[in-house]
Amino acid sequence: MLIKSPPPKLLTEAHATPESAYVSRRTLIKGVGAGIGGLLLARNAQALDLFGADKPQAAPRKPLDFAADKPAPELALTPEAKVTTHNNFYEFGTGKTDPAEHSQQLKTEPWTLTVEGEVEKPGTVDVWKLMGEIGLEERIYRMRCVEAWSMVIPWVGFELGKFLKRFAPTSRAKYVAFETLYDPEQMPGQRNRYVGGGVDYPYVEGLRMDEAMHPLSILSVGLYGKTLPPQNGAPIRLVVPWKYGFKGIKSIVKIKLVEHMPPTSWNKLAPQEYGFFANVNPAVDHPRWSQASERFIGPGGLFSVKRQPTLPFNGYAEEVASLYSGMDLKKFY
Ligand SMILES: Nc1nc2c(c(=O)[nH]1)N[C@H]1C(S)=C(S)[C@@H](COP(=O)(O)O)O[C@H]1N2
Ligand SMILES: [Mo]
Repeated sequence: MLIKSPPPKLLTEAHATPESAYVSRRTLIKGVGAGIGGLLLARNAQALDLFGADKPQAAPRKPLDFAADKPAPELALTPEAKVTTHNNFYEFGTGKTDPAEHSQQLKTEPWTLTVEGEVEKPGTVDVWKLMGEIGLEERIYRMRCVEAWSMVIPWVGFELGKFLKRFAPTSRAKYVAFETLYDPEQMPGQRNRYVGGGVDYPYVEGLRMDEAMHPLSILSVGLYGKTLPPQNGAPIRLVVPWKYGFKGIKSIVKIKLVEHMPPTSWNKLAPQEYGFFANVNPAVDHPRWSQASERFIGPGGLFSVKRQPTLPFNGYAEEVASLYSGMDLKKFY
């Protein structure tokens, strides 16, 4: 099933303390809320060679077969070069350009994904085989990060809910817990807290069962028609377009269905700033930033970003607001 891209009213995401405490020089030059401390940290990490061998040539990406989505004609895509160079992936450093610079050696093949917990048929799948048989679709989604930037990205993937059903969730499955690869040899941020921004690795995330089963929630294996580059979470990552970017956990190796709300990495790091739900909400500010507007990174590039209002649920309210009816979204942020 293809989901029509929602209308093109775009918005923004505002950022978190720990995330903005370690910004790249590029971000600083851009003037997106950075501190001198962040600049010094980012530079020192480079100078001290905390990243190890640095071989920035791009890892090869393979073309994918998929059913193409139709973009709304007014919806400008973020250029591929921006999608793949302006990233958050703290396992490879906390600067926006660190993931592209330091992740190219990540070994993404072979890759297995284990599904366990409250399921009748637990199992481990070969992700590359899965890509060939599950039936991939393109989904053009608007994305929003807490740092107040937004993008529109043509993802390639499949519905998370459709995938989870293969493992026969039990009636006790109330939440879904996700885990990123833990491999300090390959991920400099896991070897060194200075590089990794203080995250307690492995990076973990979670969704409520109904959120996970919603047809907008996908596991992505590609963007712009090809397999994911490492910096965007190769070979498989979560994409939930009505939530802030940090919910989109990358390079997933484990999914566990559980009865109780699982811990999440950003919530553990700064609970007053990042909640479990993380629904894009212009009315709930990050403690130190307004979330009312966003900067769309479009074809004009980083220096001509367009400021636009943030939309409730990132523009997907019609599809997902009912999941939260009766909940106080100021309390459950
Ligand atoms: N494993 C892992 N997943 C992660 C992160 C991370 O640091 N580690 N950062 C998150 C954050 S804060 C954002 S905004 C998105 C960014 O995804 P993108 O670089 O593909 O735009 O990835 C999320 N997934
Ligand atoms: Mo983020």
